[in-house]
Amino acid sequence: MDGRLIQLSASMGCTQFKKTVNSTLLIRNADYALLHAKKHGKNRVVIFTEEHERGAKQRFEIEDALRSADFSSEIKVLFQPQVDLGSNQVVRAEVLARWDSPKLGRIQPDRFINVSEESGLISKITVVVLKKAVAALKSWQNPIPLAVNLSGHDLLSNQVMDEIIDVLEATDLDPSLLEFEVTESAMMADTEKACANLNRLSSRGHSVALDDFGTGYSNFNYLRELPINKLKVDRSFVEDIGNPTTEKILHSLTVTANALGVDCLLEGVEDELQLVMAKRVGAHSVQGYFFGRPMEGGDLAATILKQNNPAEERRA
Ligand code: G
Ligand code: G
Ligand code: MN
Repeated sequence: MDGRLIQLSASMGCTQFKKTVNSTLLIRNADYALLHAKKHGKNRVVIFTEEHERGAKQRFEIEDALRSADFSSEIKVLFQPQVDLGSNQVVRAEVLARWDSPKLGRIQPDRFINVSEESGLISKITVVVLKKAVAALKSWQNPIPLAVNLSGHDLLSNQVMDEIIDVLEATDLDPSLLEFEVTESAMMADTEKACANLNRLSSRGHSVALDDFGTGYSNFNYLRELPINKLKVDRSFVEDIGNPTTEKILHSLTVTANALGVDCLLEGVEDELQLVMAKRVGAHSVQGYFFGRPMEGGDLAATILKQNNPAEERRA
C-alpha cells in the first residue's frame, strides 16, 4: 500500500453447522471460539469443540448468576497476611474476594473475577470488597493495614473512582490503613486516565502496589509515571526457585526497588526454602501459604493479637 508492505493476520473462530442448532447459538459458539483464538496468542483458527461447549455453558451460567447476584450478601472477604522480613511480623493483609452463589455454590475466585471483568461487573465487586475491608478495619481493636485489589475497569471509570473515593471519605480511617493493588494490564488501555485516578488515591495518603509484577511487559515506565509504593513480584518467580537466573532477576528487582525507594514483596512463598531465598535476594516482605492462607477476619485479628502479646501466648 503506497509502496509499503502491510502485514495482515487474522484470528478466526469456527463452529460446525448442525441443523439442530439455531443460528443465534451458532454465531455465539463461533464467537466463543474466536475469543479463545485471541486469548491464545491470536493469528490462529480455533474450532468450537465439545470442551468449549462445556466451558461456554459454565461461563454463561456464571455470568447470569453474577448479573442477578446480591454482592453485599454473597461476596465475602478473606485476608492473607503479608510478613515483613526485617521484623518477621505480619504487617499487612491482602483482601481477597470469595463468592458463594446461591445458584451455583462456591465459584473459583479467578473464574468469577475473570467473568466479572469480561462482563463489566467487576466494579460492583470492588466497591463491596472495599466496604467490607473498611468494616473489618473498624471492627478490630488493633487494625493492621489492608490491601484491596482494583481492576482496570475501576481505574478507567471516573464514576467508579468517585464511588470508591466516597466510601473512603465516609470513613474516618487513617488512609495508611488502606493500600490498593493494581496490575500493569489494568493500566494499559489508557495509562493517562489510570494514572490520574491512581493519583486521586495516592494524594489521599493511600499506598499503591503494582501486582503480578514481572509477568506481562514489566514496563518500567509505569514506575516513572505512576505513584507506586510497592512491587508485588508474581509468584511464578518464587516457584522457579533453584534457577540461578531467576534468583539474579529477583536480586536486581530488589536493588531497583531500593534505589527507587519502593518496597519489594515476593508472592507465593510456600515453604522455608523459598523464604530463605526471599531473604537472600533482599526482598522486604513476603506473602504466601508458608505464613498463612487467605483466612477469616477473626483469625487474622487473633494472629495480630498473639503477635502483639507474645507473653500471653507463652502463658496460654
Ligand atoms: O484469591 P485467589 O485467592 O484465588 O484469587 C484469584 C485471583 O482473583 C487473583 O488474581 C486475585 O488477585 C483476584 N482477586 C481476588 N479478590 C479480588 C478482588 O476483590 N478484586 C479483584 N479485582 N481481584 C481479586
Ligand atoms: O494476583 P494476586 O496478588 O491478587 O494473588 C493473590 C492470589 O495468590 C490468590 O489467589 C491467593 O490465593 C494466591 N496465593 C497466595 N499465596 C499463595 C501461595 O503461597 N501459593 C499459591 N499457589 N497461591 C497463593
Ligand atoms: Mn493482589
